[in-house]
Amino acid sequence: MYKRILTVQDISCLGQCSITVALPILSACGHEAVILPSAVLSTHTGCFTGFTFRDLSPDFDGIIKHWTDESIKFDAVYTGYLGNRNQVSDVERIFSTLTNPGAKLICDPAMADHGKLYCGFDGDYVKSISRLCEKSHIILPNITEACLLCGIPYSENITEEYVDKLTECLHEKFSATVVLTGVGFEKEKTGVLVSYSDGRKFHYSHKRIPQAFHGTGDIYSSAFVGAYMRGFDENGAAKLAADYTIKCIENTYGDGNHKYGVKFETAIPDLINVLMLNL
Ligand code: PXL
Repeated sequence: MYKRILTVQDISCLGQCSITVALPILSACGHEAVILPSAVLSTHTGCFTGFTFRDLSPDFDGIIKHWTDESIKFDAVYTGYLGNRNQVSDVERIFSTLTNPGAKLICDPAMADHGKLYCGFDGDYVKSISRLCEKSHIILPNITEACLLCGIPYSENITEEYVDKLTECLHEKFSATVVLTGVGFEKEKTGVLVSYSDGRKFHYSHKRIPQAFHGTGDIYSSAFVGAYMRGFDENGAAKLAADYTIKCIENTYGDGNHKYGVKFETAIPDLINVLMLNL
């Protein structure tokens, strides 16, 4: 039950996203969380200007060599925002050499939202992340990322036909189970669709809070990975992560002083309660 999970994503020193949310959430789920920081930024790139950025790739070889010398093995490798496209090869190397039998590769292709790539990423980055998705067991794109991975134009009009087209394309390209976020077919609703390569689907619809916050995708993916690695199946982990993310947004919505992320810390007791009740 106690798993060692490596997460590869950036340290946004301030911003409540990437490693600063993945670490506490994975720990709250009862796992050993190991980090490989892809880059260090003063803040995330979402609603700040003037942020610093240091790519940590030059440290990767030494870190990987040390872990290899120490015979360290991971039960899962969970990736998010990478410092550059070449880090995909490092993740592939880590997954093929430093994992236990049955380990999972889980990729959040954290590179875009609301129809646009995050600042600093380009088409070549999308191609590399697509290669990582080919190797992954589970991928967690939002609608924008699914469109980029498929080469399908982004639309805000989310219909069942549009989502079917996206998931069909993702399954043609990747063998992974797809956990697609931001899927709602009714006004005031959003949700998550778990789509399996054998055609099974599970849609969890929930209320939509009418404000977009940064970092909620990272919170969602971290809670999904935490629950999944605790033995929840994909549908159960997708629902638990959605409920937790909504609670984090609810605990923040209306606080005009807190705009760059969500107060995910305040809902950690709820996350632990749900985990305890279901295990
Ligand atoms: O939440 C995704 C994310 C992670 N890391 C950095 C980001 C973003 C989104 O903007 O800028 C640095």
